[in-house]
Amino acid sequence: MTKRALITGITGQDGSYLAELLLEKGYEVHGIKRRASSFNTQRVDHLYADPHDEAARFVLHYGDLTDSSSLTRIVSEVQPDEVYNLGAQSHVAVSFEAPEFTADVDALGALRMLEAIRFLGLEKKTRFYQASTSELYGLVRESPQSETTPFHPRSPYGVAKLYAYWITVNYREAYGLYACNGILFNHESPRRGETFVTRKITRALANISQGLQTCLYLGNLDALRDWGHAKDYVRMQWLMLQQDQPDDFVIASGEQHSVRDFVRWSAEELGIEIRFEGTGTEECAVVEAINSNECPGLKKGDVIVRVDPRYFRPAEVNELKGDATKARQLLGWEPEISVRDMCREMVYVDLELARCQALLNKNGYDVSFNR
Ligand code: NDP
Ligand code: GDR
Repeated sequence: MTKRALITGITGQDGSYLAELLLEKGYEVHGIKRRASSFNTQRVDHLYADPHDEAARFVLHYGDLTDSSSLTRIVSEVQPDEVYNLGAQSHVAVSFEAPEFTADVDALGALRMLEAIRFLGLEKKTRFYQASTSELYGLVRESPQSETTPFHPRSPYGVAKLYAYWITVNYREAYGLYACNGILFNHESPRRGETFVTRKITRALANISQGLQTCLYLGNLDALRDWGHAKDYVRMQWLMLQQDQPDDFVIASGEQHSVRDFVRWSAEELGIEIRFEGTGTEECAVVEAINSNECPGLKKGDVIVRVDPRYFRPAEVNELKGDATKARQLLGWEPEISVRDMCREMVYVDLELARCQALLNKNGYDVSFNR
């Protein structure tokens, strides 16, 4: 029998990789997308299947995590074997600007999905994955963080995800639902949203190398994160739902690096040597040498990164480093892509995009909407 999966957040970074993985495994994949005024399915367009094709195994449904009726209707129609709740307002800084919306989507959205499963009497059939996060640890009490480390979230996003974490545990304990939390540390890829720090860096430095931008403005360069590749992490989301018993797992690389490191690596991939100078809000990155003939317009002494306090957060998560021993032992977790390889892949994809844009500009083409 073909297994059926339902993914909320299918149009996001993880949703797109997970959909690919499940299709490869022979699943019928259903996803929930939000109505938007412009296309928001770019990350899954390559998976699109003509709905007139009887054999189509990829189906998108309109719905929203703030709208119980749409969720219940979709769960009822799909009768999924597995639900992956990846949908979220996932930007930590934005959650300070929109705390109520973040709580509605990230906390109550998880509850609404669980209730849809329970209300429809599917609690013995449907397995549930909740996209929990290392942001639960927030003000870290011990390092590295494991499944037993106490939580202390530091943002409306983290607090909303704390509710989602516990309601998932509660439905497991109260109703015997097969429900798991994946406590995933930061994971990135060329499909990462453009305002998360890694992608912001690779995109901006690629643009700078092609003369499309002069300076990148960042917030806290000292923040320490445990980064991995999204492709490696979605495999674990699936594996968690294939075990005999439901459980919660930390997924992390166990390596810790600073935002400053990520800037340096990205510049290196482009053949740009930089030196950080100054401290605090005066800190900046200056070009020391250019070891590439593909950086038109860039010269020694140019300041290409500056600190802008507008990107500081009201409360920061200064450091994260995960201990994924449990996942290594029980799920056979072994990441295949190193953080440096991931950075290289992101830089090259953004460099290709920047080169295309530079070529269009050079030849006088304007492909924007606002002509
Ligand atoms: P993205 O921001 O790339 O994707 C979020 C997805 O949620 C998008 O498909 C978005 O739709 C959808 N979404 C947002 N609001 C709603 C809503 N109201 N109703 C339905 N769908 C909605 O996140 P990632 O793929 O990076 O992360 C996936 C999940 O994992 C998220 O829950 C995130 O919080 C969590 N997580 C991520 C980590 C990471 O490092 N990437 C680490 C730990 C946890 P649209 O495209 O229309 O905006
Ligand atoms: P994070 O990711 O908050 O860890 O949440 P993000 O990439 O946004 O920030 C990482 C660290 O970099 C610092 N930083 C900046 N961040 C952004 N976005 N923009 C900047 O200009 C900037 N300058 C410095 C931040 O202060 C922070 O310390 C991500 C999301 O995917 C969550 O959904 C997920 O739960 C966690 O990872 C694990």
